[in-house]
Amino acid sequence: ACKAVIFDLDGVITSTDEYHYRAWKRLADTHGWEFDEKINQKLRGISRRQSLQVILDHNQVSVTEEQMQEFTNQKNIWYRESLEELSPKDILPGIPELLERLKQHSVYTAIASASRNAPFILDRLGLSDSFDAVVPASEVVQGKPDPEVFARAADMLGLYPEECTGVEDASAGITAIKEALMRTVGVGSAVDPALCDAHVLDTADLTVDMLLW
Ligand code: B16
Ligand code: MG
Repeated sequence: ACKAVIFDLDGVITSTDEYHYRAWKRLADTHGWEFDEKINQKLRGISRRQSLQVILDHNQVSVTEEQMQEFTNQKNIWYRESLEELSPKDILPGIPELLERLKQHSVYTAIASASRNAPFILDRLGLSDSFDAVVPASEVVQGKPDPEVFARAADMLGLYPEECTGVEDASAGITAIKEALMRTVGVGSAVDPALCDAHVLDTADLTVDMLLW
């Protein structure tokens, strides 16, 4: 039986896409790089460094390691500024009720996010105490689609991956959950429903029944 549900953060619990977009756009504009909503879609679920690499590759720009650090730091400073606007009303529809119901079923919950800002985001949302484990993104060596972050979440809960369900909005994340050998639940139009054990278009449609088995 399912003992835990492991959630992605951005796109499942809240949506900070627009904030990421604005910060990357500001960096791109500063340096005269092309960056639009379409390229932004490719950044879903991947790390900060990988995101910058996608933008640089698109513009056929190469940078030194030092510049790589400088640019990702600058983007994060702008991104963090906009996160100050986040509040509990930015939790996606149905999520508080779902977490409550999982608790009633004595099911553990965890966060498996690529974001190093995850603890800060959870704090702004008032959800710091709502999960049994939050994987520290800075300790994850291989980002999604590698299963590492989901495997670590199961490990932190003291469970086998086969006892867990993963919930994701990004195709890299769906691959990660599948390779971690967990039940795979997809949210939104960016993932292929055929690759998921269950799929909904909106978080409001997630039910305990589709998460547990
Ligand atoms: P940070 P998730 C991901 O969060 C975002 O979807 C992705 O766009 C971002 O680049 C990544 O976190 C890293 O975020 O710059 O805050 O470390 O979907 O894995 O919760
Ligand atoms: Mg996500």
